[in-house]
Amino acid sequence: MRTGGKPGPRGPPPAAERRSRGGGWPDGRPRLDRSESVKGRSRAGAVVARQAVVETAGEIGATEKLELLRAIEKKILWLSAWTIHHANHLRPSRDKLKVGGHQASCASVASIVTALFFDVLRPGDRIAVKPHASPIYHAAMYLLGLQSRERLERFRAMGGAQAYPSRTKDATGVDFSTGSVGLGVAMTLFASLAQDHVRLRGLAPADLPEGRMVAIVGDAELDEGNVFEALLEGWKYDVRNLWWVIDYNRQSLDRVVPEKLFAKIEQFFATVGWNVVTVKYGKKLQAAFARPGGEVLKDWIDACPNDLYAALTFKGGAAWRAHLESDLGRNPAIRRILDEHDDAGLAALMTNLGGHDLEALLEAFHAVADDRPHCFIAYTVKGYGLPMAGHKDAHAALMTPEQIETLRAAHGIPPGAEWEPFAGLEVDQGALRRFLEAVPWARRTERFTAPPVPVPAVLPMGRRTVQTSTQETFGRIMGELARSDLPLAERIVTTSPDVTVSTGLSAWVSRRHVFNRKEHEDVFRAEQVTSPTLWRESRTGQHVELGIAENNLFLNLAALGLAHELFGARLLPVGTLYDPFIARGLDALTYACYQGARFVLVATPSGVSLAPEGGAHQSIGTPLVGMAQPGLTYLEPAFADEVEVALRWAFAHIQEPEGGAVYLRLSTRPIAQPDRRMDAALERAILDGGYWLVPPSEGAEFAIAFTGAVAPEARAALEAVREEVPGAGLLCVTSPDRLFAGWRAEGRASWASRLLAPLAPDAGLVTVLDGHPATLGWLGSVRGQRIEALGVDRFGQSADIPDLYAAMRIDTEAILDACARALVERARGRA
Ligand SMILES: Cc1ncc(C[n+]2csc(CCOP(=O)(O)OP(=O)(O)O)c2C)c(N)n1
Ligand SMILES: [Mg+2]
Repeated sequence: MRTGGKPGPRGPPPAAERRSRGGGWPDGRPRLDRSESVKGRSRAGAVVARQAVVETAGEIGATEKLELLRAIEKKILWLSAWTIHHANHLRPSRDKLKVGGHQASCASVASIVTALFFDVLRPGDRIAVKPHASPIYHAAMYLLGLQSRERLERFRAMGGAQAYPSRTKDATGVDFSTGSVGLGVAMTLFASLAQDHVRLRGLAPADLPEGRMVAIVGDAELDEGNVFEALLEGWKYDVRNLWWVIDYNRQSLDRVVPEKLFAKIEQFFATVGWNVVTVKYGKKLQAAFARPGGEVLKDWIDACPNDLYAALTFKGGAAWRAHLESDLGRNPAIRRILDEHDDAGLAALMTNLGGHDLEALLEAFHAVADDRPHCFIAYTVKGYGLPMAGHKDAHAALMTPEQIETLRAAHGIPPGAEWEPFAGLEVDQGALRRFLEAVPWARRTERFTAPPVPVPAVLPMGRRTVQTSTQETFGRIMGELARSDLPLAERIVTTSPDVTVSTGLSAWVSRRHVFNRKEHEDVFRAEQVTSPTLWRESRTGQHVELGIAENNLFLNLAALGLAHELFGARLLPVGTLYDPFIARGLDALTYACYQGARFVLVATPSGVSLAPEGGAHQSIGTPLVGMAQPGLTYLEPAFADEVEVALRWAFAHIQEPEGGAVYLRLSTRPIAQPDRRMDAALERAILDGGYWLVPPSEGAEFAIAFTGAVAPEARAALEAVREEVPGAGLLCVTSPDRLFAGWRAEGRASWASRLLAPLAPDAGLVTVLDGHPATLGWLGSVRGQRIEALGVDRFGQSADIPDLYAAMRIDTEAILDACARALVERARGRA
């Protein structure tokens, strides 16, 4: 049996227990030795005295810290620009593609990254960084000794630092991957809920500090609806310990965004209970406003449209002067400001926004005294400190070699020292080095491992019936687990977007209760209103109920499914939804798998078999999604005992170091159950992807292969066929995904090839499922046998199963027609 599922996102297995990244410098660490030269300034006097303060007091003074942080801010800005420049201009190109990278988006957050990573974050905190800030994030890691120069040199190349921070592909301790905008932001909210869950249930390691889940957010990310879906859910759960720092540069990819929009967004945050902190102006502008008559300048900037502000920023000091002169030139206060500043000074003053002022940012961050969710709106300039600053096309703009040369000189970096971490910094290297080595967040436990929870030899299944559906069986197993005292049951957390009852979780929820920070009895039960589902909410509840938002389901599964690494507590998340609505949250599902999250997804009902529910609820392509999604193994059991085997395997597989998430596609259609006992061989075959329900005779000229709920039609067709072709076989494909992956990996030696071996080399095969025919169509290639692939490739409608199966050509008659065609073709081939 293949033990692995399908290749997940992860490469080698995770390293040792409690891999702490703090303190040690990995290979290729930045050279931070004292002998390195400091350009441009003597280190005598003040610096020496400052060092003494640091060493004797053990704590660094505020002014000194600010100076070191400013040096770091300058350095990571340079390194991000240089990393991108190097990748685009200095690394040989083999394919002539532009490598890319976002110098302007990085520059926008230089101060925010500096403040958070080097001062504010604490060991329990976790952070998602907006995707296109990847180079500056990597630069920060490099200064902290957590990223190598080699990987920076290979930015966006094989084995190098990733284009967008990746939890699985970067070796630098990314907490949450980002890339598809909006998802990383919302992920922090669900991570915060997951943290609450493990803490309130007493599952977190005692010494683990409670952390804040932080996101550095691009302002255009808030156009993504999933962010607001998450905000609403967070409000319902009274989410805590959550910080979103919005890089409010008022520019997206294409354009400068209208100012009216953000007023609404601000209101929305406040409406859902967030503390909104606006960091609009830096200290220089604040001082200018405080001067007599300074409020005129403030009013002018406040009223300046975003696009004009951006254009003037790009044009520089002379343009600011011309506009201010024409609008306010006769005002004596403004006159004084204009006269006191040269063009460069005026430009610096006019763009002194809060998001580029470390003091203003640190003040805002350190002022937070409670665990309420906080949204910081940090005003910034896209490309700040770089030549494209403010230009509406800054997003993908790359500095020219001449521009980078000018920047290098301005930063005091000698030619050849571009990667040197301290080159050009006017601070004492020893002090900076000690400061970096003491950065609290870098000394955290980056990834925890939690021991796997034992999976019993067989899951309790309760009463068996001759006729049942796979969904009903799933619900019954979950109900029996809820009743048990198995350690496995303790770690299961279910979650569903308002389809808990209709996907079979009633019995589970009635016994294990709904998770909520606030205890709440089931009022209907208290009022003696009968219902099969007891809906009691409690801090130890094991079901997380969500509103109807499939994005939230998948992000919640992503967070719960990483709890062992993020919070040191092993959870076994089981999410349920209707199969067609996988499509609604598909990007978030991909996102969860890309991060290596571990969960069981139970999608039910599926296909046209939910018949009267109609075409809007009938899934067609989801089996192909299941097969095509890395990090997710798709199984579609037909019978009850297969559900038990698949679910039991899933609970083990999501805990294996090389495992992944599992998707069970289930049905509400009750069908007759085979009378059999499960044994090891059958179990192995089910998990490898299929078994002969009716074995073919040696050299048989024909077989039918089916998946899932169409078992009765396939069986009836086979019985009819066997009257003429007595040796024909019936193959039950329990996992097209595992069977296919095995064939791809092992070819002739694969389980698929061995299954089909008894058939004649030119045998005819008919495949059928309630899903897209391509799911099984590949079976004909395994041994070069003829194939007729049946399945659903059109939208359905409300009807009963006989009518729908007939319309979709997956009923017994259609299977028999296909059998006849296959046999005729075979005869023709022989003639
Ligand atoms: C879902 C999704 N759609 C589109 C993109 C392409 N994209 C990348 S960044 C970006 C604009 C981001 O603007 P903003 O969030 O304001 O970031 P800034 O660069 O201004 O910091 C777009 C459209 C994407 N990464 N993800
Ligand atoms: Mg922006």
